[in-house]
Amino acid sequence: MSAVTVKKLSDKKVKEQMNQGRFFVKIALLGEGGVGKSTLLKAFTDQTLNNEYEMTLGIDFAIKKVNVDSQKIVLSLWDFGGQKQFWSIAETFLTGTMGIAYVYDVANPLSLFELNKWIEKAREFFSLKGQKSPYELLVGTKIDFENKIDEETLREFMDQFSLKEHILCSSVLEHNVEEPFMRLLDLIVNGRKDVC
Ligand SMILES: Nc1nc2c(ncn2[C@@H]2O[C@H](COP(=O)(O)OP(=O)(O)O)[C@@H](O)[C@H]2O)c(=O)[nH]1
Ligand SMILES: [Mg+2]
Repeated sequence: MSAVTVKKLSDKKVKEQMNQGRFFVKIALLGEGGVGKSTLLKAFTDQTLNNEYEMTLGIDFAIKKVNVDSQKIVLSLWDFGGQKQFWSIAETFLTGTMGIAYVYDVANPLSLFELNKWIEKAREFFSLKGQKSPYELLVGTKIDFENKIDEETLREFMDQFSLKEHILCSSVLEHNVEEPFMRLLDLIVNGRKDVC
């Protein structure tokens, strides 16, 4: 298992977070079926995912323990099935989510445009429940394939949904498979400092 570290975490901040009981961190991956969410989870956690969940509930679930300044954080990672009929189940599992990766496949532009439903639904869920909005990240997978989404289209999409960050990765090449989770974890623990 690879080590994940998050820099710039003061002892004071660690204590604050621990007092708030926030060291069990829940992160969700949302996006259409087939974009590579479960594969990314697997690449990040080095775990064999439990396919039973995938078949029965449309959910892949993984746990990874990471150390932040020698404090242990348990990350629970959730891949909600991409199929629309699973949304009612997925909603239940969004409770307590602190970070969301909206995932699309760079070789499939439709998978980017279809993300609007996931973004809108998730935001609606947190606003209706009066829960703190999770940190959000846009993740493009499968960059071992040709990227069919041009810069302008991507920029427009991100502007439309006020998404501030984007990470490209490939589970096959094992490129940037930790970054989406590390970045979300960093935001969850340290807050957003670098964006005006
Ligand atoms: N070429 C390539 N294929 C990938 C990559 N990630 C996932 N896949 C393939 O895409 C398909 C769907 O992946 P899966 O993780 O099940 O998607 P999910 O439905 O979003 O969870 C599988 O056949 C994977 O092997 C990647 O980075 N590159
Ligand atoms: Mg999956």
